[in-house]
Amino acid sequence: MPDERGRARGCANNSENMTTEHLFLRACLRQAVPRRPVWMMRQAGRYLPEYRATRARAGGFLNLCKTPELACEVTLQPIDLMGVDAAILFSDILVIPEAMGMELQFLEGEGPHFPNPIRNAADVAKLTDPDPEVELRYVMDALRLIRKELNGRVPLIGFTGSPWTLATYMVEGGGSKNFSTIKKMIYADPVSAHKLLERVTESVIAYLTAQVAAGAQAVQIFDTWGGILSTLDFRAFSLNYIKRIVQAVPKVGPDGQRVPVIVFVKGGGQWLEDIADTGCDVMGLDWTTDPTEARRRVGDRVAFQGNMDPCVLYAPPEVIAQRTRAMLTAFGDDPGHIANLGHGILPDIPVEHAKAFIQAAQAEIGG
Ligand code: 1CP
Repeated sequence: MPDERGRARGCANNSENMTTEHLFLRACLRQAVPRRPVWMMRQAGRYLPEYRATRARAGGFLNLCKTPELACEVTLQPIDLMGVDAAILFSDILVIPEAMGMELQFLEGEGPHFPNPIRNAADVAKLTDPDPEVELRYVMDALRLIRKELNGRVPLIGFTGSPWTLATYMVEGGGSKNFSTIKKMIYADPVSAHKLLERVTESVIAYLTAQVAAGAQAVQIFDTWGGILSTLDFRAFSLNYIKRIVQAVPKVGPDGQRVPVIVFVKGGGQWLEDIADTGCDVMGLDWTTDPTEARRRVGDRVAFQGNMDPCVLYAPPEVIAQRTRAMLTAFGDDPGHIANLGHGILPDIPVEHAKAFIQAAQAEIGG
């Protein structure tokens, strides 16, 4: 049965003659799979009581990120507890600005905070260029340890924020409702804004290159805030830098396997062709983008990842299963779909509901 479905899904179109057994990596490269892989953005997190217990032991979120043994422990929790088909490094996008010299605080219940945000060219000039094996050594150690502990069970995804998304936090000083401070910078002082994005891009390229060397088998670029820009500004201030990263990241890992690059632009549905043009292997879609329409627009040059509204997980488990099956059907039967949510799982989702999503995605029968 699995073989039949594998054949039914057609064959690879960009495998570059390299094959892997992992469902997730195969789907990223649009190779035939016996069933679709599934994982959840933010799958290691507060909805899991086991995560909350480990974080309490660590004495805070940043300590958890900076202690490789504990970061490894929480990375593995959703593999063991939920049975997802990929692991994602436990860390945060904001460790990059911290490694570039900015003080970073995570205030309990309030999210990230930079007490001294970037506001002008002089602030940009003060940023440093981190060596990932020095300032971000704890991330590389975590990746090496996770690979060892996973022992080939599922592949390991590394990640970064996009330069634009990182810059929003660096300039706003934290989360934001209307992003007026970073928008003021791009319109009133575009030279400094581009200088900042250049510097972050260089750090991100070094960071992802080191992640691949340390064992990340795929990498995801989160552009959580690209969708707040106009088309013109998205291209100039976000897409352009994402493209440079996609082009620069090593395409093959130390084990000789292809390392797929996933680009997720939240709210990016109107720019699907532009995003596919970055040369990424996989595009993450949020729930506002129709899968059939997405495939019609970009053809078969990329795989898709997504895209159920994370709020569907508030519904009863039987509704979650129904909606998951409807999503799989909407993505169709050709290879190149990784089931996921359209954004991160929310902290107050019951564990049983998250399991209903994973199980429905893995129990798929028929196209
Ligand atoms: O209290 C806690 O335990 C902290 C909550 C938390 C967690 C679990 C934060 C703070 N970050 C994380 C982990 C995290 N962050 C992962 C882990 C891997 C996984 O399981 O998926 C990843 C991939 C991220 C990435 C991240 N951090 C993004 C991009 C993806 C997205 O969800 O949009 C963003 C924007 C952040 C910033 C951030 N870190 C934490 C919070 C609460 C936020 C959002 C702040 C805001 O509202 O703007």
